[in-house]
Amino acid sequence: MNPKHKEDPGVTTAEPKTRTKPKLERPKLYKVLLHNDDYTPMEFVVLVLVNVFHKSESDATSIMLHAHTRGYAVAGVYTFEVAETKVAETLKLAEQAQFPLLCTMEPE
Ligand code: TYC
Repeated sequence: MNPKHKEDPGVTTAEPKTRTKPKLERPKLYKVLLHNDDYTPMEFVVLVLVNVFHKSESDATSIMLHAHTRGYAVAGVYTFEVAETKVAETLKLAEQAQFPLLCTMEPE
């Protein structure tokens, strides 16, 4: 076939068969919640927030007071495995200290 023919440019480019949308999906995030109870000392909750959740003393105190007055507070928002680890670390510290502090996670 003559490549200069009107309907035959002689050069073809391969088009992808399926459209490839760049995939940069955000990871699903999880809130880690600290629940209020009547027995865990406020100082212990602050200690957990500082040491497990890397909060400043001042932020830790605010979060603890929020849980104390409202029933629960968000200690932080993380990817699944990080959230799971923080819940486990918190529950372990509470168990070791024999306080009933409850820590859970839920999808954001
Ligand atoms: N309510 C507890 C007390 O008065 C303190 C506390 C705060 C416990 C927050 C748990 O998530 C909590 N000692």
